[in-house]
Amino acid sequence: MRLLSSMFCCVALILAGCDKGEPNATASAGGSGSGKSLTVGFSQIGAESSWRTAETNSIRSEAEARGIDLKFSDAQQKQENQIKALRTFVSQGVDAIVLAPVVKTGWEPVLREIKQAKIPVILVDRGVDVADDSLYATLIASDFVAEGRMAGEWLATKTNGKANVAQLEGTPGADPAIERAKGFLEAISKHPEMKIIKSQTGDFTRAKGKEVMEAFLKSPEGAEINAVYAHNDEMALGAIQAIEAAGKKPGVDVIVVSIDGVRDAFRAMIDGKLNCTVECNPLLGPAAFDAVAKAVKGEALPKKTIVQDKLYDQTTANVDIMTRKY
Ligand code: GYE
Repeated sequence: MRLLSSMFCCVALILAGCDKGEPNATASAGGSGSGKSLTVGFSQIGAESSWRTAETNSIRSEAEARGIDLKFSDAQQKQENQIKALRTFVSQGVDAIVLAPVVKTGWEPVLREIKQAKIPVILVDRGVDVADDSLYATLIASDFVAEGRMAGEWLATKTNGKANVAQLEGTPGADPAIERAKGFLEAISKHPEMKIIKSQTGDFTRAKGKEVMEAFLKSPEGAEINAVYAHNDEMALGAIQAIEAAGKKPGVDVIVVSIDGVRDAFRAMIDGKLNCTVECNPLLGPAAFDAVAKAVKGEALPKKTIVQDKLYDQTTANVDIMTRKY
């Protein structure tokens, strides 16, 4: 019963948006129960988007608030750098590891080494593909399929089920890139006159989003594109620049939908250039360290905690922007 209620607390915190950032009683004791403060390694993907910077800040500030010694490593979007960092954390004897995995596959060997060293792994924001799910303690992330579906359904309503879509994909092999494509396709497949006519990765960055959209618009099918679906806001904002440079009106001639809900996306919605964004909450610090505190004590954790997302469009963007935290 106690276990159930503590699980509920964790989920409820996430549902509330993880925006408290206040250390709780368990956490201020360091979470180890031995009085000694914890050392936690955090392997971050990189700094490709303002979403990720917000996540990094949330994890750093939460560690500080709880008196946790955080060893931070930025992998510059490379899995090999993450694997190196994880091995370093093992040799340093950290109490727990927080991992935001850049891609889904290829983690098994290093996760086995970590398990052998009896170090719990908390996955944040992206999932992994492993046959043995005891290789990690828990995953705290959004439902990316649902996000893609929400964006697709919104676009279907907006365009009366008729659109030639250009898709800007996230990093190849990344959980959100795979699942956001899946959810969107599922939604638009119900509308025979909605088609993805161009699709390419923009690596979740603004610069690449712009570059790829420029190429799309110059391609033989360029003139037919009347909607853009970007797997994150950053690429959508780059695409908006490319659409304007081509003499078209983003948000009007070309409908633009994306995912994340960062402040710049709300600014673009207020300017009428972005049509909608599905929020994906990056403020995972409090939930991540609640999970760390439990894992180091050997307490059970749910295998997955889903962060709740919500769609925002231009109608209330000028009010919504005032309470945005990232
Ligand atoms: O949407 C994107 C970032 O993993 C959910 O990664 C995250 C995604 C996020 O670069 O902006």
